[in-house]
Amino acid sequence: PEQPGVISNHFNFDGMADLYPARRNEKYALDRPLTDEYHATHKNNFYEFISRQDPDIYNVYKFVSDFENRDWKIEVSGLADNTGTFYLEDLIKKMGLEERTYRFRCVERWSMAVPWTGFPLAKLIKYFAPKNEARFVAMVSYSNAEQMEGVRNLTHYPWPYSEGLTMEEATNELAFMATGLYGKPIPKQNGAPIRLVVPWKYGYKNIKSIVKITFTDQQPKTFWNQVAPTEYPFTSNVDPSVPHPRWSQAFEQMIPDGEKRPTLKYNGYEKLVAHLYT
Ligand code: MTE
Ligand code: W
Repeated sequence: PEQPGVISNHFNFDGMADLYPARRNEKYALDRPLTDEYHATHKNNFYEFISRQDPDIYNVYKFVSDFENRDWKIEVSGLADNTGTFYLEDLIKKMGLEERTYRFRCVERWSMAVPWTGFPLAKLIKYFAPKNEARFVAMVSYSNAEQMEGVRNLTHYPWPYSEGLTMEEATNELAFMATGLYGKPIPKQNGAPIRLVVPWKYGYKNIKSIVKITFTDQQPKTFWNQVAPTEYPFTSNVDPSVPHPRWSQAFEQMIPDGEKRPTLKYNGYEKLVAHLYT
């Protein structure tokens, strides 16, 4: 049945491959080489897929085969005028796709530089027409114990994975919704079929496989903050001068070789985001 906000012309995800590769937006060119595709797609953090069969939590690429992500829908709710359930395929056709190369920095210090394909989160937010009272955007990941061994086994975690941004952060030009990687639809282990990319923040803010978006006037709860509040604050901007309680953040280590580089404030994006925090 039709709900308000549902777009009826719905494409199968398989047809979306024709949209890749998308034109690269050179505004976000990097001063370092891209990480090779193999390593960016074979060393991942995705707790939903952690398996008892492999002690290396970064080897989740081996355990995503049951993940069903065709005909993906996103439920949009809260303080906005255009809420409802939207097929991702329809949103992609509406938003259009571009490629951007971004740095990426995990709180555990590994870093990479990759070409994402997607569209600005600001554009998507505009489409949902948030009300003036909306101060935060909350996002929730897909969570399915049948398809995801981590959800099945790690029952002490506060599933589903959740994250959030302030409206100012979410509408900053850098905040990006990625549906592709290396000029192809995004692999499951990297957050198919749609994930957030906020490159000035630590990796865990970059929530994968999004199924819900809510506009709210309350700061949303987030997954890692609920697990360890003193280690994973809501804002979590990359900052060499603020150590994690258990390790320094003064340097990063590029995958795959672990080559050390000094951490840059806001992960090198100071010019574009520093004004959000003054
Ligand atoms: N999103 C979900 N749903 N589940 C997760 O475990 N891990 C986060 C983030 N998004 C995670 C997630 C962390 S800690 C990092 S570093 C990045 O995803 C890793 O993204 P990548 O695997 O594409 O490099
Ligand atoms: W991480």
